[in-house]
Amino acid sequence: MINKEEFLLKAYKLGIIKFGDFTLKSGIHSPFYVDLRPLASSPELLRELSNHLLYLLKDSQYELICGVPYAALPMATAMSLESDVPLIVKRKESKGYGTKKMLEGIFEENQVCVLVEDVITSGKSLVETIEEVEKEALKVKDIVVVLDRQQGGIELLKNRGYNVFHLFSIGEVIDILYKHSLLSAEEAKKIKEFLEGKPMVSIQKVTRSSYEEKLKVQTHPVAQKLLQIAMQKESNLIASLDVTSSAELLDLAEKTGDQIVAVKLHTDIISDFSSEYVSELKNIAKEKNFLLFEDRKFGDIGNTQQLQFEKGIYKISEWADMITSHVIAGAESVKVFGETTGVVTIAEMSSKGTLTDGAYKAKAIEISEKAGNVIGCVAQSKLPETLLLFTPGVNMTSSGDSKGQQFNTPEKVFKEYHTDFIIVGRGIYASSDPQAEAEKYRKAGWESYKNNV
Ligand code: 5BU
Repeated sequence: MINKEEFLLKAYKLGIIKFGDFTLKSGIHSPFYVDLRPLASSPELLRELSNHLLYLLKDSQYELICGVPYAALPMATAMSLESDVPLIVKRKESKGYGTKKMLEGIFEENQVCVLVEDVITSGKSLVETIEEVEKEALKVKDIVVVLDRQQGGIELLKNRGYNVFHLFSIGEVIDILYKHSLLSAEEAKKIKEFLEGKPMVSIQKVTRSSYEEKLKVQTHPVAQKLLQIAMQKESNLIASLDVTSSAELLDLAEKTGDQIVAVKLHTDIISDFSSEYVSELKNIAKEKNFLLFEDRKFGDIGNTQQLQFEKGIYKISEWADMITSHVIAGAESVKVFGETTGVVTIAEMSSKGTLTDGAYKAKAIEISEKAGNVIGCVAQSKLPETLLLFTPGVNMTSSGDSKGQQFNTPEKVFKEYHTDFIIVGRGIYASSDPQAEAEKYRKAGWESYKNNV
């Protein structure tokens, strides 16, 4: 392997970096322009590069390699050939037909994938790629970059918990080229000044509003109550008590009641439902100060939803403080729940292969923001501040189940999604000590919230 400096000098001859006055995509003028694509025209240099990148990853453990399209694809391919680690290919856009897969290749859930990027500026393309790769239940820990333009991208990713290795920074490139008289002192100075005048990307920690601040914005009484309970109990935990007998449920509600802001229910799985059970549950909720959240996920035309909400044996409208509803039937269908029950719409699901993609989520948010009775959404990514974010699929010891569920940690959902409330099911009710476990999740959720506010 030739050394880094020698590699750069050879690569420079291919025209990978040009000096002058360039207008970047962002409209900003830059005194240099970098394009690493010509490297693929030299098999020798591409191989050298791939070995340098692999060397940066010498202490990392990974089972797959993926390049950020398009410039890093040949680099990732060369790394795969040199290391015998399988490659996966990320599409820039879905095919629009057939499987609509965004990742091509053979891989399994939970495999660790290293990402390869040619030039990092803001880190935006990498963030997008990471999202796609993680959506397929792969894990990303390490990222390797050929050139850092020193505009905040690396810090952004490090802030999100990824390890980022880079072969060169632009400052280093300038020094090497100057040392070899490929750049005049004046040019080098101009570029250094340009770099110091940046970073163009703000690397400040992105903060979220506190529950106190949200309380000022949220006008729905149920949203206000929920936020008040959260502050009083220092908890953002909703226990999803998905058990099938009323005795078991009441027992769990009693045991976890002090730790939570709400119990989430699937009343239709209770085999011995009765009105006595409902009144007992209401009593516990009152005594322990938590809300009743029926996860009915209505998904029909307004008229039917109204019947399902008010009639039948469950009479949900009589006791539920909050309910979940899909918005698949359009804005009108959500109105039937009235003004007093807090509606939480499903904008994005946690399960693998869910159909709630970005376009669906955007439409669900639009409907939710306009509806007076919607207090927030269930989602797996950020929401506008006007809506409270409820995130299920939270578990500290498992990454998923065999039926498509995908789990995240409380830390991740507060840091990355700015969630407001975590919903934990099996993590609590399936443990041998649900009370102690609820306290663990309460603490983890509260600390993660505090760290990001
Ligand atoms: P778990 O045991 O923590 O996986 O339970 C999660 C609960 O949240 C369960 O009751 C689901 O029905 C519910 N849920 C979910 O997991 N994912 C979603 O996208 C939605 C609801 Br919407």
